[in-house]
Amino acid sequence: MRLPHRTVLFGAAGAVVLAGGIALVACASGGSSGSAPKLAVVDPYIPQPASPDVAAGYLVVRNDGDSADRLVAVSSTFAPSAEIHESSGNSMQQVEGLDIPAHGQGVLGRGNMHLMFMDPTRQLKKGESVDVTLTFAKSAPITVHVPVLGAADRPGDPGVPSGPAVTAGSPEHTGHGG
Ligand SMILES: [Cu+2]
Repeated sequence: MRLPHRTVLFGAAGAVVLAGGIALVACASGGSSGSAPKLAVVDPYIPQPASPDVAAGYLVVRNDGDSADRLVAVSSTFAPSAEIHESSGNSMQQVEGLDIPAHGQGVLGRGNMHLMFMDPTRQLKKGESVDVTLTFAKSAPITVHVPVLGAADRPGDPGVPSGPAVTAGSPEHTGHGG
């Protein structure tokens, strides 16, 4: 009787490492160059949705920097996908991004461009807040706590809280002023 016999062959040649010849140019790491966008998200809010199928979101992205940026993607903790939409008349369509000019701002507001959260996993209620992450062409992503307001409310309305501006890279927990 013969036992099965397995033979393992090891390749004799090791990997050949080529050293040199390839130069990777790293990004300059000299810190802020003065030409970078400086973004802050102002007054984000979501009106309590009337429909379980979608939720709209509004905010302003302010840019105090010397170069433009662009909002290119949105995600949230309560919906599997989100889009940037532009309203025109009674319809709306998806757009690829929102320009944020240098020393200017990009506005997502009622009747205008807005965020649209598709197929929320639950229906949001006035008084809660949800995390929304904004992704930009140049700047690091910014996550904001977005309050859900009454269906017709806007930040700054009487009795409606106006959230603090959230700046890229700054801690979000600034305390509540009472
Ligand atoms: Cu929409």
